[in-house]
Amino acid sequence: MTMSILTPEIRAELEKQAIELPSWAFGNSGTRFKVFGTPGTPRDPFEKIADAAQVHKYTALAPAVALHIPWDMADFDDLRKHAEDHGVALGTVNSNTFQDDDYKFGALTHEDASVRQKAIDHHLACIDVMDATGSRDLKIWLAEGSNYPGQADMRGRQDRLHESLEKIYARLGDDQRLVLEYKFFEPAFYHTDVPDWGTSYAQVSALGEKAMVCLDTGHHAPGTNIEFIVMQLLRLGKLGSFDFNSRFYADDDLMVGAADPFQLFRILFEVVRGGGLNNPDVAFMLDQCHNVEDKIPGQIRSVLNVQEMTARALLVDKDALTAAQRSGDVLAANAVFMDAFYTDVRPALAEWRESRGMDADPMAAYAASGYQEKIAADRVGGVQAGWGA
Ligand code: AOS
Ligand code: ZN
Ligand code: ZN
Repeated sequence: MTMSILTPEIRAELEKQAIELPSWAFGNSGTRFKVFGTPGTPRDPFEKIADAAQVHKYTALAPAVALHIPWDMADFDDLRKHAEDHGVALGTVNSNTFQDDDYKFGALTHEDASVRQKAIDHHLACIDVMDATGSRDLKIWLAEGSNYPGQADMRGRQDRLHESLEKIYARLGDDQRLVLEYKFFEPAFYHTDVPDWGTSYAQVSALGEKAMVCLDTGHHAPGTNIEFIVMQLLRLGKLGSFDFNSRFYADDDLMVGAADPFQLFRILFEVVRGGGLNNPDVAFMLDQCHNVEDKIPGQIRSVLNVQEMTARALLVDKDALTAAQRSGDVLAANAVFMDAFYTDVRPALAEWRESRGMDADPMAAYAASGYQEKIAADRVGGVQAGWGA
């Protein structure tokens, strides 16, 4: 029986899995060279939510949608109801301090107190949105840094960042959190104010328990052992969320698991090992853009990639692995690890889906549903949502 490789314990974990989708993944996006429009692109946040709900409909994996302010400004009572009507919830609120001329030389770190206050006020407005949407997390990614040695006082900027974050943190409700995302370069190329997990950890630790680190899998230098960082942040109790995607070169924002499935496996193994799977403290999110492929199936493929690698990570024979590790049997330990990675779980997952009354193949079911053709016919003049909106 194919499905039997998924033990009841593994199925129970997989059934609980929830991956938040980014609203901007449904809008048009591209590179600085060209944005290719896609027929049927959402024209407003309501249509983005409707599209995200399709992903959940066929996978049962994506019950929440992350918003971006100001790209998703709306009547949030209406948007919340709309999401509920579509069977999904509104999730993490993402701030934006990277599309305003005032922020040319920084936002939360700026030398000028009035610019810092403007950026702080934007985050307070984001928390107002969270109050209306019922969202728990405020995700902060900062496009701040400098391009040339000597351009900026890096130390002063850390101090100002702390002061600004403190003011934002003070406004959080009891059940709300702040997650601070790090990224080693871009748009600044010499120094970035939150370049790595250590800086994010230092900043959020100085704030308090409701501040955590966000790990975007695309935000590391080539060769970085990301699963080590996952392990360490879980060990420290400070891994607040993931932005999943994959990359070949820089911050490519490609589909998670596409560029390096083995890396995704290694990360999810540490998530399982560290108690981060289906742990409410660790939000799983996608942060992707679909520049040339259709967006809804791109998101379906992505959440399935996460599910498949989670299943493989859960298949690792932990007793055998521990025994091999303890006895110093390097090759046996590696073999246990690789056995799980090389196990094709797709037939078992398809069978399990059918046993739950779902379509065995979510990609095929969506393609056959006619939804893509319908939105292409119905929606004319899609907004460029996402980068550059
Ligand atoms: C930018 O590189 C980051 O990955 C952000 O997490 C994100 O893509 C942006 O904040 C969109 O909301
Ligand atoms: Zn991100
Ligand atoms: Zn990014």
